[in-house]
Amino acid sequence: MPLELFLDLYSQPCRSVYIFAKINKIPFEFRKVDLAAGEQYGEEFGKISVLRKVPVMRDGDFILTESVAILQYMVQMFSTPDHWYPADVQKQARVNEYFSWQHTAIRSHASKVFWFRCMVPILTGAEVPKEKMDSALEDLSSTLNIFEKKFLRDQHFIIGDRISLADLVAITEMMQPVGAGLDVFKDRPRLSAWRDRVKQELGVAAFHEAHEVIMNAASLPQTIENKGMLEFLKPRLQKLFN
Ligand SMILES: N[C@@H](CCC(=O)N[C@@H](CS)C(=O)NCC(=O)O)C(=O)O
Repeated sequence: MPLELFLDLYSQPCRSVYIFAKINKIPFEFRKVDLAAGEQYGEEFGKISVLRKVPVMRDGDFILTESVAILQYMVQMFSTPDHWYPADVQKQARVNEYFSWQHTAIRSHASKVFWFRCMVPILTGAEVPKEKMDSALEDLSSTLNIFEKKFLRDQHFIIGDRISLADLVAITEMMQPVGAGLDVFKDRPRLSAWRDRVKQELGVAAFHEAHEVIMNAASLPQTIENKGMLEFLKPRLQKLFN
């Protein structure tokens, strides 16, 4: 039985896991968990994960949550090329350093901008107040500055000359606001050049296939409404404004 990956490609960490498995030719079965239909809250998915979030991996009886843990599991279980998560202690520590930083930095700020631009206006019937939007954009911009200055510097990839899991996780997070129509790479030549290198390394076709759904994110609110999930999701948005 191959790995089972429970995913929805609207989700950034799901795309990391999906792209990694695909390009490393790791056999897996794609188990779609439709977030827009609230399947993560259903009884079936509850048996898989009490966290009720994707991605989740199942390997026989072994169930694993958290994208970073899943990526590291695949690296070890399938002996993927060293550059993804180098055995070299210091290079591996650089990947870990990025993982630890990004959750409350790029991930947090890029997701917020995605929700503010794409979801909130349609789900609440009102634009996000200008000062809140400006503040979210400023946070994202500062975080991207830090990414360029501290993590990328003048290197080809985050840990040096070769692509690693850190680049994969970073690019999928940065593509979230792009899906909501904000080109975060605009006027950032160093970041754009890095994105192009990452795309080349992942394979342009694989990159686009994984991002097709998010690049059509404008239709997401309508999809949620069609699936009758609008009322269900509204209270959750409140959290974003606090
Ligand atoms: N730290 C987790 C984050 C997982 C996560 O937040 N997944 C989101 C999608 S990006 C989710 O499943 N959300 C469903 C919900 O909150 O209802 C990871 O990296 O895997």
